[in-house]
Amino acid sequence: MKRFALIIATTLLVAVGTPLLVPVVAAQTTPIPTLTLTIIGETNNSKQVFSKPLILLPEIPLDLVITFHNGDPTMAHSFTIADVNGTPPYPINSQILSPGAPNVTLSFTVLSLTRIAYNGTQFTPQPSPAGGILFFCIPHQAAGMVGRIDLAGLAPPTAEKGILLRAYWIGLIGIAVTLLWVVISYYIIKSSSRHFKDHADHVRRGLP
Ligand SMILES: [Cu+2]
Repeated sequence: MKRFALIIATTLLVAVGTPLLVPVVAAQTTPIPTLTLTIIGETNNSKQVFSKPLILLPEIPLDLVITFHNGDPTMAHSFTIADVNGTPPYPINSQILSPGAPNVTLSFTVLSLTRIAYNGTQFTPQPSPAGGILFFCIPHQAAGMVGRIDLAGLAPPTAEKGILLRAYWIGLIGIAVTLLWVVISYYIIKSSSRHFKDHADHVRRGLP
């Protein structure tokens, strides 16, 4: 009986444990893609704005290469991302560019919407009230010169994938429950039988 229980326990462990190990190994191999874009600080209808106030990422993690250009004839602008405290020194900052100043290119990795890797360190960016990561212009943040970085297609996984995954777990649980019932049935049948109650039943009594 001990060996029988051992075999069942081992089978269950292998069946449940093996699929858990496989995706962990597979997920690490893909390289991080890069998104390159140019953002211009400008004045539109006497309002200071970013040319692209919403950066939608196709996926994360993602390497983001942003070239910031001040296209304003008179105003100074910056492209800035604060950490979660919202106070200087700002971890990602083009500095305030005067009109005609050279472009500044900032390259960082969005690990998640709450984690950015930049210059060999990581920080938690200040969130945007509208969702995602806030970026802003230092002189004109109060005037509404803000933008945000968010994830495109935040819709839940496709129905097909969800059903497949659910079926997978239902299958595994079904196998486990079946095995459990085999064990329970074994004891029920064994206890209801008048045979093999004690060792005397096994003693060979000789030929008739
Ligand atoms: Cu500005």
